[in-house]
Amino acid sequence: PFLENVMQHPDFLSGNYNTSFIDSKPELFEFPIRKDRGTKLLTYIGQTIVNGHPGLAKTDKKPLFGTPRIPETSYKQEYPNGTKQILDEQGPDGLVKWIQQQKKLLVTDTTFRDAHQSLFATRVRTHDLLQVAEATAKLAPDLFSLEMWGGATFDTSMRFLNEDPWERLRKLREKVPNLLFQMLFRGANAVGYTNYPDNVIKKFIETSAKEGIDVFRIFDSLNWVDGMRLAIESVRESGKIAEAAICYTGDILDQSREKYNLKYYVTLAKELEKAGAHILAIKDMAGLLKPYAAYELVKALKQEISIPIHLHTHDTSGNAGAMLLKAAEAGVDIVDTALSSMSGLTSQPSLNALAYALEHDKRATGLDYGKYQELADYWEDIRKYYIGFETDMKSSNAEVYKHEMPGGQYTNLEQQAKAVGLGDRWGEVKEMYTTVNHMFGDIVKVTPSSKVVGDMALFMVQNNLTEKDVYERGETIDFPESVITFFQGYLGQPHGGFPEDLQRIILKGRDYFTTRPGELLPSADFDEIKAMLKEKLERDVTDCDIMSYVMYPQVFLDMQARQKEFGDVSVLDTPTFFYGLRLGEEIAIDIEQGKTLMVKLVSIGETRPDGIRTIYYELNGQPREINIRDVS
Ligand code: 3PY
Ligand code: ZN
Repeated sequence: PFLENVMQHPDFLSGNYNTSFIDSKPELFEFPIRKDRGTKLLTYIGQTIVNGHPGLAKTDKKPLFGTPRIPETSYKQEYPNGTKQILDEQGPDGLVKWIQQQKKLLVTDTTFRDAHQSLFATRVRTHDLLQVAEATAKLAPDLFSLEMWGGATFDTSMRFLNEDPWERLRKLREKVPNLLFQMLFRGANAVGYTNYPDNVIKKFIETSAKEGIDVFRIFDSLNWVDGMRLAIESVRESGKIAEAAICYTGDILDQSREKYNLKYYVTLAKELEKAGAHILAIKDMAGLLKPYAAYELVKALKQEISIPIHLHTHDTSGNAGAMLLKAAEAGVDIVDTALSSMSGLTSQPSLNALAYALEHDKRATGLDYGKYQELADYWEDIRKYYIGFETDMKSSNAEVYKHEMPGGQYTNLEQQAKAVGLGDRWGEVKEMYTTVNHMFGDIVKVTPSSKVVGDMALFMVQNNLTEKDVYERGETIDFPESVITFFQGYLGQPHGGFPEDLQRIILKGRDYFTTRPGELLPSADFDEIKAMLKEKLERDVTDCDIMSYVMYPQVFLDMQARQKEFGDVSVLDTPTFFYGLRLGEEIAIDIEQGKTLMVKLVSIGETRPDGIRTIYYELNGQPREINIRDVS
């Protein structure tokens, strides 16, 4: 007979046992939880079959995908040492010294974060990352770092993927013990869209460092150094690498645009070095840095500062590969690239192509082409799952030099435009984006300042407003909340200040300030939050939970509720997660080590008058029925 737990065991029932009973039969001490994991997963799959996945067009039939080519690595082979060991053994200063001793161009792989943020709205699931994590660590131990967290991944993993971002970090850290983990940190905006109190910034960095982040790329969305100091200091205190970024906008070679010239960037870089940065990042978030401008910029910075330089760009225009070569020639230390199958367009330029381009050059990367090809092959297969989130963009587009939209925003804003019914006016939205930037006084556009420009552009197109309308009728217009708080100073101060006319029109008498918002915000009371969450969630609450809640209160609570209903859906393969099952299809779900559920979809009932449909499955060979409300 199949024994569920100790309560049904004959020896236990007859009193014929001593304590060795526990040791010899540990499996009998597992008690079923209230609603079993199988039922929860069947509910999730049923829900997806009946109602589709949010954000994806509902299909009648799950598309067919091939088996992804997971690179073979010897799982017995030890992990080769990498940059993580240098940091752990020699500390941040030792790592910086090591970078400076390298003649070769060092390379960061962004496939795990910015590449998919920029190509398909940050939808890559932990499942697909984990499947290739060990292979990445073993095939690519010579990377400088793996950018795999921060930016939009924190928000989207909870909001759209029902995943805890901290779990992603922890699980990847286990599989990748040899590479530096890098995250994108939005300065005083952490991984959110607004300013947070100082104690939140500090605790977020402390917690991320403890959970496995090594390199923090810190930027301020207006290049406001005052907004970055606290984060730089906190990273230094945590013993990790503070990489402070200058966000690049405009064109230093264009003599007619004086606001963001070479002198502006050099001054900024010096300030960041003085503020304690271990590495300087040039963050070219929209891909505006042209090849010859890159040469001038890197050359000047190499003369003026003594910390290493790490260059980040996007290939929207198609010029990014050439740009990296010119930057390498000028002496840049590290560059960001993505595996070829996840590169190009709004993503980073190709790692594989760059390695070939520099072959036999004095800056040759030394990367093993074959191994990186295997990793790229895996992502070529995986990318197919996410096709529903890709833009229509099929080729590079030099128009980016005009609208200056960051790579990570392009796909997102397009989705937003579609969501509010402006899909066929996308061209107008892009043009309005340029207009709004001009109205705002030509600002740096990167999350969250770019979101404010995007919100205003959408708002104006949606309401058929011209620039002139805003100035003439602005007093009677209710502007989006993000635009109002921006003009109040909640994102910090733009270079050259706010345009006063527009500020007056938008604020309509509201207060504004020029000090650091973090100073004005009351500290978060972590004990109080912990107690509140404990009661709400009826479980122990960690520092990670507290941080997720503080960043995205409602998104975090919604995710918790869904996890309660559906269980841990990260165990599902991605096609099943997005599309459910085909009739007759059977899948194996590894819910934990050594524990597998076999799930087969047998049939789908018609919608009843009360809106319910019954889904008929086999779970481990036994018939199971789940009722789902059809809201599609
Ligand atoms: C982010 O903040 O998410 C970005 O990628 C900015 O470029
Ligand atoms: Zn980027």
